[in-house]
Order: sequence, then C-alpha cells, then structure tokens
Amino acid sequence: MYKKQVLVAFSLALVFAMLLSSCGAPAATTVAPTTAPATSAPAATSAPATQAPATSAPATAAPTTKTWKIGFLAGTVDPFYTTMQRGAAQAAADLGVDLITQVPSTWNVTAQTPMLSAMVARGDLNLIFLAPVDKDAMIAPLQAANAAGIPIITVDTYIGNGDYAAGPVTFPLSFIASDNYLGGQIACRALADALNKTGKIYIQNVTPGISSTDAREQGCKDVLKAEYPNVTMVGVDYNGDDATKAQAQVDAELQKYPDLGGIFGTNVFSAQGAGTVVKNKGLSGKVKVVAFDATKDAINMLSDGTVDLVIAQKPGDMGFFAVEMAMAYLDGVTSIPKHIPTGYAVITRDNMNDPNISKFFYK
Ligand code: T6T
Repeated sequence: MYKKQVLVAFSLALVFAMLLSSCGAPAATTVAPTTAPATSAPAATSAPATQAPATSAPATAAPTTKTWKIGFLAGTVDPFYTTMQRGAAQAAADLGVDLITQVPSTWNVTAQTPMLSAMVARGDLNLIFLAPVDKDAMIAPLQAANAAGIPIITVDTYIGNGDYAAGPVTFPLSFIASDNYLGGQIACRALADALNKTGKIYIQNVTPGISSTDAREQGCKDVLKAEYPNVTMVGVDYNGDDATKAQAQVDAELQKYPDLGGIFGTNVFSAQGAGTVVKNKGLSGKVKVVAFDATKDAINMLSDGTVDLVIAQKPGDMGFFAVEMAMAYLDGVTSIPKHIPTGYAVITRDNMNDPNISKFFYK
C-alpha cells in the first residue's frame, strides 16, 4: 500500500514535470525535491517507512482502520479555486482520502483566519493545505495550527518568502504553485510587444502582501525596466479583489492617460475589471489587455478581441498534487519536495481552440 502510494505520487510528479515542457508552457523552474530539514516537518524523521506518521503528526489512528482526512482552505470564491478544488477532489477520490473544503467569501486575513481556526478546532483533520491570503499576517495563525499538530502545505501563495527549506519560515511541508514572477514577466513582455515596444502600461492588482500577485507585479515591472526603455509603467492600482472597484480604477486611469496603451490584469477580478471597461468604452484592440487566469470571462474577451493574451495557471494540478503530497506525508514519506512548481499555458486567439490548450480553461 505504502509503496503504491509513493510510486503514484512521485511518478505523477515526474509525468507532470514532463507535461510542463510539452504543452507550450514557458519553462518553469523545476526545483528538485529537497529533504525537509528535521526541525521543519512535524513528523518524526526516524519513523520507519512502513509505519504511520509518528508523534507530532496528527493524533489520529493509522490508515489501516481510518481514512486520512485532509482540509483545503481556499483564498476566496473564484473559478481559480473551484478548479483547484476539482483537482484535489479527483486525487482524493483516486486515493481514498476524505477532503473537507472551506472557502472564505472574501479575500482577506480576517475572513481566512477564523476559518483556519475552525478547521483546527474540529480535531479530525490530519493535514491542511491552503492558499494563505497574506504572506506575513498568516504566519502566526498557521504556526498555531502547526503547533496544534496539523501539518501544513501551501498552494498558490506562500508565507514568509516561500523558501520553506532555508527561508525565515520552514514549518510548511511544501509550496505548490505557479512561478508568479515569471508569469508577470510573460504578461508584460507580451503587452510591451503588442505596443510595438513603445507606450504606457498600467497594472491592475489585488492587494499588497499577497505573494502571488506581488510577484506578478514585480515580474512585470522588472521586465519593462530591463527590456523596454520606451515603455513607461504609469502606475498600479489595488482593487482588493473586487471587479467593480477594478472597473472604477481603470476608468479613472483611462481618463488620466487617454493614450494608455496596455493594462496588465494580475488575477481574475483585476483582469475582468480591466477588460470590461476597455470593452464598454469601445477601446477593444486599441488598449491592449493581458489577463492572468483563464476564466470563461477572460476567454470570451480573448475571443472578442478585448484581451490579447490569457495566462492560464494550473490550479487543478496544484490541488491534485497537494492531496498526493499530503497522503504521502501522512503515510510516512520523509522527502516531500519543499517546492513543486506548476506551469502555465499561454493562450492566444491563435491557439485557443487547440484542445491541448483549451483543456487549461478554468472550470
Ligand atoms: O490568480 C489567482 C491566484 O493565483 C491568486 O493568488 C489570487 O487570485 C486568483 O485566485 C484569481 O482570482
């Protein structure tokens, strides 16, 4: 049983790494599995491979009589996490794991923290994986959960600096996510090229402190600075993950800069807000938009010419791997990779009907 699970987990990781390079995704940095520092993983490293996790792993019985119960705490209600949940549910069904999902209605620490506490308080979860909504503010609540005996994996976003092997925060078992800095570079390179390397670009972002969207913003800014001397980054607005607020901000920006050439929408609601205003003002094609996240809405706007590029993450894979790594860990595997990078599919009007690309649309 143990051998089969380990084999499944790591062969899938290998297959997925190969898939990344074959689906047109830009090369993602593949980080080789690292052995967890003895102090960072809650399970005793000396546990024989055939035994259930020892002492500091959850105080529940070994899986001979009990099914592992894994908690998933999303960032908020959006198609990205719905797709992630689908991937996680698939792995849970394949592996016979119980999956308990909680989704905060808004993206913020005050919504996510009590949900995390409630998941810990139920007392029956063997591990929790989640997308922490703030890289600093979620450290303490997660540390408390871990101290209560719950192993933690983060998906999509990280706490600390995301380096769980050697960074300031090492207790999470793994960080499973896109390379968001790379994503920001891809987005703004495409935007600047669409402007023939000259003009003004603006970023519509969520809230400072979110590891994913902060890195996308930074990747965008750095690539413009390094490679496009004639492109000016005129500003960044933060919409708090609210498409209506994003629309108002984009509207104001277009009034301020009537010659604005391009907008980078760094996530679902930022891109949705940007695309909606550009379309409603009849500026489709004139003001270029690059959208992060392959929602139905983003794909429709790609189709009608409002959006020029959609960057699809692979949330389903993140959820799937999180459950697999959770199970491997709970079954006593001691070399869970501290970082599992997933990749992107870069979607254009030219490739959007290719089934190898459309399979990455969020569902
Ligand atoms: O872009 C995703 C996710 O990667 C990010 O961390 C937060 O926003 C989304 O959930 C999309 O809304």
